[in-house]
Order: sequence, then structure tokens, then C-alpha cells
Amino acid sequence: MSNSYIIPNSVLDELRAIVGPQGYYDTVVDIEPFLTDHRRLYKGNTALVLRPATTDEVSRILNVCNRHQVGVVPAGGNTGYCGGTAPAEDGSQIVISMAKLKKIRHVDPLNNTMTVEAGCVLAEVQQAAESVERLFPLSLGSEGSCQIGGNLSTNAGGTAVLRYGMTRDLVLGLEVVLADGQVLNDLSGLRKNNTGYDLRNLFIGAEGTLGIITAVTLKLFPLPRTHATALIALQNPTAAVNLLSSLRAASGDSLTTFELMPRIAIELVLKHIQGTSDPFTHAYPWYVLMEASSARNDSTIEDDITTSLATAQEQGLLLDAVLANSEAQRSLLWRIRENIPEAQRVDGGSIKHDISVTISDIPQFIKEGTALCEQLAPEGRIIVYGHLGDGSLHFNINAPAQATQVARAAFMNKAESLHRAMHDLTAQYHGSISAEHGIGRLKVEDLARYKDKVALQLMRDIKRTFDPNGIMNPGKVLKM
Ligand code: FAD
Ligand code: 2HG
Ligand code: ZN
Repeated sequence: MSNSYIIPNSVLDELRAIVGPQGYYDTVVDIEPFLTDHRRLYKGNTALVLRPATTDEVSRILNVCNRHQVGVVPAGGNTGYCGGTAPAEDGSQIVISMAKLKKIRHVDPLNNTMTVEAGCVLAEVQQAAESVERLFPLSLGSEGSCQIGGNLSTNAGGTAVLRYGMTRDLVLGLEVVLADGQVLNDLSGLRKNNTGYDLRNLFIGAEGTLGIITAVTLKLFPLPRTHATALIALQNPTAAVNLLSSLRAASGDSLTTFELMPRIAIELVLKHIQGTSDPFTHAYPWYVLMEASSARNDSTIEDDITTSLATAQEQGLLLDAVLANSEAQRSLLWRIRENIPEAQRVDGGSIKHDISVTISDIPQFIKEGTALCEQLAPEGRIIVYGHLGDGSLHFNINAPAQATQVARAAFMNKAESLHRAMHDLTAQYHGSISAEHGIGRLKVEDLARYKDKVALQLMRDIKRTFDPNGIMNPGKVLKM
């Protein structure tokens, strides 16, 4: 089905007039990048991509769309993993790119806050914080292209959640345009404000289904001055969980990152990503990238971590460790971890699961999940890695190495049965079928299947209250 729904020209003209000639795309070539999501799971159609530059323009656009019941798909950096930015195939929706709303409105180092527009790229937000000697701690492999509005809308996680929390934990205030064009102005920099329901948290993680986030007030933190970064080799995930516990006890809340990686992930990175090399002379079954940091110049963090790792080695918790001794070595270690998704993609792509369970359950979950995947797709290569410090795993199964197109397609056809088996297992562990990537279009059925029924009903009620005409990112997150 393609372009079977025609948005009337009069409505398209009304929308174009709001943003002016520089504020929209309507040619096939310009529109093309907005039709598909990052993972190319879906390809839709649209007649118009609007590029508003102000909150007022977003407000007027939604007012028109709501009156004419035209579906709206917000687009951030388009790095999302669940197909949230792809418009419907029938051409019934327009896309709103947030890329032009990118002012840093206000930085307040005394209050440790900054107010930025939704289209700011995450790396730019981090830099703006750093320019006043503050840290904005959200950190993802996609930070060079994802936008802060997209981060809020997916409630992104990343590699510093262990210390600073998810995106939700970093937000103090929001400006949101509602489906009918009204602007909710809640750009508060207050840390204490008990004046009724927490509306802000409804929009965070809503993936554009309740409104469009146009600006946000973020929390800032002291800028770390010293880091201790280590790549640690281990026998198995049980050792990793025990090591996490002993490092947390020894270093308190200075531990920022604790990322688990299997040998195969390291091998894929070394094979496909330029400028990487194995820091060890031996191959080991499992690895952890860990980082601790301190805002104090005189911190003893490196000595403390060295001592903790030596003790852990004596206790048999780890096999070997490399502590970065320069900024260059630190970034080499990070390069290995951050390039796992790219290395997996280049190596033929994967069937992905983004799950979380309690940290204590991780070793047994990995064992059972591995057995299930080996049974259902013995030809696949299991690559389980991720944010062990948060109980969050990317349980990915890569296509067989150098598979023919036919073999790859046969493997990819197993996606549904693998998803069902892995998500059933996750449910048995009382875990989450989406730890950090959201629901988008990809997991709408899964959400309906695994989420508590009362919670689902409340979510539908909220959706109807905020968006009675169902124009906000239709078909994403919830089956209405
Ligand atoms: P988009 O993909 O553009 O949009 C995501 C959803 O939000 C869509 O539904 C869209 O409609 C909606 N949306 C976007 N902007 C707005 C807005 N202003 N108002 C309302 N709705 C909006 N994710 C993690 O959580 N942790 C990771 O460690 C991580 N690592 C990654 C590494 C790589 C290499 C890649 C490619 C992705 C990674 N991701 C990770 C996934 C992705 O980067 C995050 O989900 C990110 O937050 C998406 O931001 P975006 O601007 O690209 O959003
Ligand atoms: C990461 O942690 C991202 O690197 C991507 O969340 C995970 O590709 C993936 O499955
Ligand atoms: Zn991740």
C-alpha cells in the first residue's frame, strides 16, 4: 500500500505557510531520509516534512493537524531502535523534524541547570555543559547524532546510568506542545516542587505519542577531573556480578560505568573498526569495561581502583586487567565498547533483544537465554553485552558469519520465534522487554502481551485524554 491516503492540498498549504519556504521538504529526494528508521525496519510515505524553528511554529502546526485529523510523526536524530520515526505506509501522516529547534536557551552553573531546545544534538549539550565546567552525564554511542528531545522521548539509558540514572532522572522541567497546539510551559529549574501530579514524567518515554517536547531544563553535575578506566578480563558473568558488588563496596558512588562484553564482541570490533586493538596478549571469555570518576583534582581514585582490582584478582574474581594510563588509552578502551553495535551491523546484522532483569539474576538469565537461542537458531552467533551495572543486556544474535543471502534471510525469519522465546523468558524473570530503547512500532504487540493489563488501560486512558483525535505518532507504543 503506498500513498493511498491523500492529505488535502489546502491543509498542506496551510502547514507550509506556517514555516515558510525554508521550513519544509516536499520533494522525493529531500523526503527520502525521513521515510525509514535507523535500523531500516520500516519504510513509510509522507507528502511533507516540516522543519519548524520555534515552539510557536510547532504549536500552530499541531493546531492545524489536530483540526484536520492529520497524523504527526516527530523526528529527532533518527537513531532510535524501534521504528518510532517511520511514518505510516499509507501517506496519512506528516513528519515534523526537530533539527532547527537547537538553541541553548540558558545555562545556570549556580543552579546546576541548563535549558536547551529539543533539536540540540546530545554531544552539543554535553559540550555546552563542559564550557561552564559542568557535566551533563547522559552518554550513548549515538551521541554525535541523537537529539536531546529524542533522548527524553525514549528515556534513553546509555553507559552512565549506574551513577546518574536514566534520562528521566536528569530532567527538571519541560516545554511541550500538546496535540491541539497548546503549550505546556513547565521549564522549571526547581528541585523541589510538590504541586500535584507529575506531568513531566508522562512525556518522558512517550515516544511522541502524547505531545512534542520543544525544550527541556536539565540537571548538571560537577565535571569529573580524574578517571579510572579499566578493561577487565573474566571467566564468566557470575564473576562480573561479584566484581561489580565488590567494586561498589570499595569505591562507593564513584563507579560510573560497568559494561559486560563477550569475547566475540571484541573480535567483531577488532575485525571491523579501524584504530582498535586488543589491549591484552591473550583472549579471554568475558570482559568488563569499568570507569570510576571523581570531581576532585586530588582524588586517589586511580590508586583505589588499582588496589581493588588487585584484591579482586587475589580472590579469583578476575583473570587480568588493563588500567588506562593516558587519555588516549582511555579513549581506545571506550572505542571498543562503543563500536559493538556498528561492528555487529557491518558483520551482517542481528536479531536484537533489549531486556533487563535484576543484577543478581543476570548470570542465570544469560545461561538460560543462551540455551534457548542455541536451540532455536543454532546457526546464529550469540552476542550478549551491555549495561550490567544497571541489569540491562543487549541479547543479540548475529546472522551466521559470511552467510549467503538465502541463509541470512532464513536466519532473519527466525526473529519472531526468538523474540517470543526471549521475551517469555524475560517475563518469567519479572524483567522488562524494553530496558532502554522503547517500544516504537517494533514492540507494540509485545507491550500489549507483557505489560500489566491495568497499566495498559491507564496508558490508553492517558493517551485519549492528551490526544483525543489520535494524531500523535499513531501506531507507536500503544494499540488503541
Ligand atoms: P529518534 O530516533 O529521532 O526518535 C525516537 C522516538 O522519539 C520516536 O518515536 C520519535 O517520534 C520521538 N521523538 C523524537 N524527538 C521528539 C520530540 N522532540 N518530541 C516528542 N517525540 C520525539 N539508546 C539507549 O538508550 N542507550 C544506548 O546506549 C544507546 N546506544 C546507541 C548506540 C548507537 C550506535 C545507536 C545507533 C543507537 C543507540 N541508542 C541507545 C538508541 C538511540 O540513540 C536512543 O534511543 C536515542 O535516545 C534516540 O534519539 P533520537 O534523537 O535519535 O530519536
Ligand atoms: C548499546 O548499548 C546500544 O551499545 C545499542 O544500546 C545496542 O545494538 C544494540 O543492540
Ligand atoms: Zn545499550
